[in-house]
Amino acid sequence: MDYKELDYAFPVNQLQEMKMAFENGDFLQAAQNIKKSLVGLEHIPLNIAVTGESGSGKSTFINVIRGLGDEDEGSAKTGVVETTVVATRYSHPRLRNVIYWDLPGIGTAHFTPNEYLKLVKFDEFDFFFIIASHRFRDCHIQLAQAINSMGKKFYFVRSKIDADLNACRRLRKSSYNEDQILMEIRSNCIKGLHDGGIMCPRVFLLSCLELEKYDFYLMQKTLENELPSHKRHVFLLTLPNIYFQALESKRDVFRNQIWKHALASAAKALLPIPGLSVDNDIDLLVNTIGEYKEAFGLDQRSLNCLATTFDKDVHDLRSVIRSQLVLKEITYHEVVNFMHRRELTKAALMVTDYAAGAVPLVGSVAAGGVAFGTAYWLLYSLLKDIADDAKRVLSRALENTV
Ligand SMILES: Nc1nc2c(ncn2[C@@H]2O[C@H](COP(=O)(O)OP(=O)(O)OP(=O)(O)O)[C@@H](O)[C@H]2O)c(=O)[nH]1
Ligand SMILES: [Mg+2]
Repeated sequence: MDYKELDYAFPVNQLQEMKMAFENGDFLQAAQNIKKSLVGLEHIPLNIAVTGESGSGKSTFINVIRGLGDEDEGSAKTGVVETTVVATRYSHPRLRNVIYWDLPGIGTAHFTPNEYLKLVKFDEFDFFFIIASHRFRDCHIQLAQAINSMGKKFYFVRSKIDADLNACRRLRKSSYNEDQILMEIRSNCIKGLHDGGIMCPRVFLLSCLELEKYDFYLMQKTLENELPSHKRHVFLLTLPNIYFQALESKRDVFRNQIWKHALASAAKALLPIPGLSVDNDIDLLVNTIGEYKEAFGLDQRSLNCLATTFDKDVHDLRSVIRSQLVLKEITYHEVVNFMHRRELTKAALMVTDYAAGAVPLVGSVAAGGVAFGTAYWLLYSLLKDIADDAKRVLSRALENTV
């Protein structure tokens, strides 16, 4: 490790945030305040409404975007006949406060568009996905206008793109041109929304059967840019790990939080407990590492799901994982062993030194400073290992897929 890496490990904006945390000039107070304020991202509420015509694929979308298959526990019921007739909430499997609302299909015998708009409480949602699986229709514009008039954002998802392309492939054998077809579908949706008075509509072409193709990444990026920052972070962490870029965005979200976890964990060093060989609050570190592992899809449930999605053997995916802490269950003892094995001391001192350069108070209490540096370096290096493992697993999952 050198100072160049430290520049990367410790982003400037985070050093500034840390400076503010130390405003009252007391290490223990700062650490305890941060610990109290460390509401995990899992507590930030995000209510996402998914609406559209009956049968357009709303429930399927809610499943795949949460990284679930149709048959997984907690998945929304899907089907070839009308299945969703009341608004149903589906929590994200890890971040329970992120809720996808599966709204009943519009334009069915059960609901006219007007009744429908009264029925679902539009203002309770952070934003909307309107799902459409066919040509642009009047009901889409009615929905879009209603959402717009309430000052809410919507993202228009043109679903089942795989089915459109398959049909064209069969019917237009010699003139088949995928880019052309995608462009036509996109233009049709954008024009429909424009004609209905929606400026700059956000339109994404998706297939829930092949989420990694078409516009899923574009959709992620758009939401990343448009959501308020705290909601953006939690949204990013809910996404399935089917893109390398998604993994990097997640790593950045966590990296920006490391100093808070490290500071909170260092508080114990100032309240020494006799007989404890490591001064940090290990439980806090254990939880944080567990959170990383799940967010990067390296827990058993996520690995099984990835294997099913890409039709791969889960043992084969697991075989490319290198980090021992990922392969084993994360326990108190494993983390303590890891801290000893990695000879964290030198790195920890460098981190303490570096942080103290910007926020002198970090270095003013020796025990707290070193505990901070140790936790920081532990989380930073583990996050790096876990993100690299996740990339290796994804590469393996994507091998031989077109
Ligand atoms: N080919 C293809 N089929 C899809 C896709 N998304 C959904 N389907 C299928 O479309 C059918 C309807 O999907 P659902 O998710 O149940 O649709 P819904 O909008 O929730 O339907 P209601 O609850 O009845 O309003 C199911 O058979 C799905 O498997 C997709 O991207 N591609
Ligand atoms: Mg449904």
